[in-house]
Amino acid sequence: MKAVVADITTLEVDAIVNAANASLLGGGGVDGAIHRAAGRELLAECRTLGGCATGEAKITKGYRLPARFVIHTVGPVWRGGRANEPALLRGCYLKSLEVALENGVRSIAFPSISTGVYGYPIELAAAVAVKAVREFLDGHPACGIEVTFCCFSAADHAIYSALLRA
Ligand code: AR6
Repeated sequence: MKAVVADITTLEVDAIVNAANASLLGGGGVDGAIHRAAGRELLAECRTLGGCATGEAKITKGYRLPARFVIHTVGPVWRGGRANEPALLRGCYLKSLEVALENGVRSIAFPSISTGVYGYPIELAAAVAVKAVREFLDGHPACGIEVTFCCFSAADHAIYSALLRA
């Protein structure tokens, strides 16, 4: 596991994860950036998927992205922490990794799901993210998946880096 500061659409990994919404038909933030970089064919494939529930994940091709796949997951909207947000966010990471494993992905990059438009506090969300990924990798020691946390600011990167050192 490592943390970098980057635009996730530029990363040369097998799969990037999209912090999407339940429609899977695009939006702002990282979702908008991924659809712009991948091109219209990504939206066309997403239209065939019938949406995605919060905490679940679905895979498409990456089209014009350097990444071969996009794994679309839907994070929870932050409602103060008592609406099952941590379990739903954990599900995003675990389901994305399961889909990655099923598709032979060896390297995957995650954005900081739910911490933009959806308002999940970054310190809390990053802790859920690192713990979920760590537990998945511990539970699948032979999977060989290299996980990158793709941060969009130096401040976010500092939070992830501290958790990865712990
Ligand atoms: N590369 C990496 N990270 C990015 C990029 C990028 N190009 N752009 C933004 N981020 P958000 P959410 C970071 O709002 O909170 C969309 O409209 C951003 O700084 O993209 O899960 C969807 O359609 C933040 O740290 O996703 C949904 O409706 C993180 O990505 C809704 O927003 C997530 O911010 C999902 O909200």
